[in-house]
Amino acid sequence: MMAPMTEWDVLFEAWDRNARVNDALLEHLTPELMRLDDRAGGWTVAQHLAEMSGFRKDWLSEISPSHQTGLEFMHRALPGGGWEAATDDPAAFREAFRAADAAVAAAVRDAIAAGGFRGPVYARHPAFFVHHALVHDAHHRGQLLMTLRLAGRRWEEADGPMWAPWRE
Ligand code: NI
Repeated sequence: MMAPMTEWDVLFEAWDRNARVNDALLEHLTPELMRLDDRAGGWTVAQHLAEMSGFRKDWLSEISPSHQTGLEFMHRALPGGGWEAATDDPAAFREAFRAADAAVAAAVRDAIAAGGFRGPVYARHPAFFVHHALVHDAHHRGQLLMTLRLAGRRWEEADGPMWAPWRE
């Protein structure tokens, strides 16, 4: 039976489902898998996850700075240029995503109540920040799963329930 939901309930539940997908993925990654790259000069699995996490803090810094306070970047600059993931510990990433996802939801809820974010980004509606983050996460999840495959590691649907949350 369909429960009554507002459009905001639907939006934030979709965001929560995405968090469950990321969490399920991280639950099945190991430090060894996190360090794999595509052997073609591309990012490691951990770098893709650091980029996904950093996306939240970066955009919050721009559109709703008070909500990025306390969030940690999961990457760091290298002395000779370039950057690396700050850790290969999946549990640390799970914690970072929990905090950042909550901050995004709070920022969007506040912006909806306040009539928008500051500045020109997502000026049409604060909900588009959630849509952007959903698409961006999926873009990088696809790449990091391909990275595992290119490094000779199989990844089956059963290794992480990546789709089940979307079918509820
Ligand atoms: Ni990106």
